[in-house]
Amino acid sequence: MTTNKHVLEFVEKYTKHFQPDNVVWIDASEEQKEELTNQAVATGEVIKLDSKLLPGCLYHRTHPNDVARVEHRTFICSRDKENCGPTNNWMAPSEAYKLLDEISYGAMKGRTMYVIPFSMGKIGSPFAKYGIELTDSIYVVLNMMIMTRVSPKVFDELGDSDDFVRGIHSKVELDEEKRYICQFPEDNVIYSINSGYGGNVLLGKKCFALRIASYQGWKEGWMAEHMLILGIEKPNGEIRYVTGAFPSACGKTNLAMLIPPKVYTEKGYKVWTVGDDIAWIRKGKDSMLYAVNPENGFFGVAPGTNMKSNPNALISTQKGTIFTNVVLDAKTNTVWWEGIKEPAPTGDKVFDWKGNPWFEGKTDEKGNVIKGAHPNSRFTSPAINCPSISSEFENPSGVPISAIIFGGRRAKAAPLVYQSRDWEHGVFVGSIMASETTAAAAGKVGVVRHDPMAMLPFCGYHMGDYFKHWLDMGKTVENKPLIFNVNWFRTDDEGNFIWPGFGDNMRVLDWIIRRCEGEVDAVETPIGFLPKPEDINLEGLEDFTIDQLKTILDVDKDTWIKEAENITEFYTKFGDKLPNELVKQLEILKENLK
Ligand code: GTP
Ligand code: SPV
Ligand code: MN
Repeated sequence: MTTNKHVLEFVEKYTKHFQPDNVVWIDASEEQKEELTNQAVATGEVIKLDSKLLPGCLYHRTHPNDVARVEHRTFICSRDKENCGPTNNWMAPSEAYKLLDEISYGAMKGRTMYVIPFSMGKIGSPFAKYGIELTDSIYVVLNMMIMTRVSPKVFDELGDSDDFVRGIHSKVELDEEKRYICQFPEDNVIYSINSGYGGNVLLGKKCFALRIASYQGWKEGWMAEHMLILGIEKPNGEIRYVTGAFPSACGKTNLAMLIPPKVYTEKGYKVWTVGDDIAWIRKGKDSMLYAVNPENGFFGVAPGTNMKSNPNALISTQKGTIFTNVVLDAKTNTVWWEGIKEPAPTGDKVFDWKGNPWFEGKTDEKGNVIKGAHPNSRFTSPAINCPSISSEFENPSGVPISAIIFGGRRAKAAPLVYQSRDWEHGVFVGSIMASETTAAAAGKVGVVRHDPMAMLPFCGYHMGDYFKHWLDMGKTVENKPLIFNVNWFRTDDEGNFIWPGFGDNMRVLDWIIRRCEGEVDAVETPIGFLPKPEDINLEGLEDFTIDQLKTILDVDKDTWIKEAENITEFYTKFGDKLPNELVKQLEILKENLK
């Protein structure tokens, strides 16, 4: 398939190492896809779903010990420990290679090794970066075919070049004690073993497009961010693009595919989806920052997705989709999950994500309700399935960014929306993001932690240098995006979400766009500019009053004084790598709160 000697050497080296029975080069042809699918069906690795109701769709379960990213087993193996920084786990490259090689030696005996040539970004476009993933999992191959651009054309573009990311994956024994996700930024290498779960093994996604790419961007003068990208079309046909960084399972897919409420659609507003998870950002024409989505599909959270909360996502899953860890109705060969707002399937052929017989309301010995779908169960859908996919999705130059939104899951503290005073303050706002942990990563859920720019688990170098890089990128363009912070997750005393969220988040986007266009005033507060309550359009919202809105636009001084103390403590981690601009911004915040 290629004569590139670097590629051939790489494949040969790991063929010797893993000792597979066969090596199969992936060309992503329909015939090959069909053959691999049939093989995986034969071994039970995937189940074909109903060809009329869910054409081309497959069902898969991962090992119960392997259902989310594993941050405590994820390492940045930079040559110098200092470059890994205080927020990542570090292992010396020589030590890491030795360990990984030992654990995975001969792991593919009796298996096939697949060689996947893939591109992040449109093949041949200036943003594109290429990779080759080796894997012993057909599930990974089929997912990569949806999530990235898998094609032998990658080899044509590569020519004789050594400039590709080497992704090495083996399930080995799925032993969680020997699970490692290692990035070697200086070597362009990712080595992932003992997992079969999405973010750990679809190496184009978090490992490459964020951890390795953030490092590349730092060196090359661009940015790789954990961001959705959307376009808001106004009644006059003009489209404004916005990116949004929210931590895992905090609403990127939902916002990216938003359908505006009737009061907006009637006037002619539309929202277009460019990306739902990752944005690569560069300086472009008109001295603006431009973003592309390097992915080709969506790896979205299933629970909670329904025809009301996110119809575009649900429609995207109706063909050519792989469902992982949801409920299977083996009688109808269809799937179900909590919050889909359809009655749960019944009968003796209904199985939960672990493969056990299941019915809604089933409890364990302690009386706890057993969920049918894992909270981090996911769908892998082609981007082209999405009814709201933007015409600019494949634009090789990307889309110009008018605004950047940061956001987290905060029961208290952060108001519904506020705007930073300028770029420097905006970088500060991103750097102080904190959010409750979710099921997207192994570990406790609901614990507030600092997650700067939603990149805590994904930054491939020292976070202090990363902050500096953000500050520098702002200086490269005159027409900088305005920076905002949102929080859809404020709760009342009973723990219910106050803001209706989902489609109604359009009302906040509307204010953001009007701020970009200088059409609306704001109120200055210690933390930044807040909307005047009457400037958030509540028309057509039932059961939500302006008084409720006021409660979530509130900036409580005592809460923020505590917040400032926490930020001070968090910042000490970065030592002298913390840019002075951010130290200054923290002082201003404290001063404002006096
Ligand atoms: P990753 O794919 O892990 O990066 O997640 P994501 O940021 O794309 O999050 P996603 O849009 O999948 O949403 C995650 C969860 O948040 C789902 O359970 C949603 O139902 C819920 N959610 C999303 N938007 C809103 C909102 O506006 N309000 C409320 N209350 N919940 C929301
Ligand atoms: C996330 O956790 O932010 C995801 C899912 O988007 S994963 O691909 O597993 O990282
Ligand atoms: Mn994500």
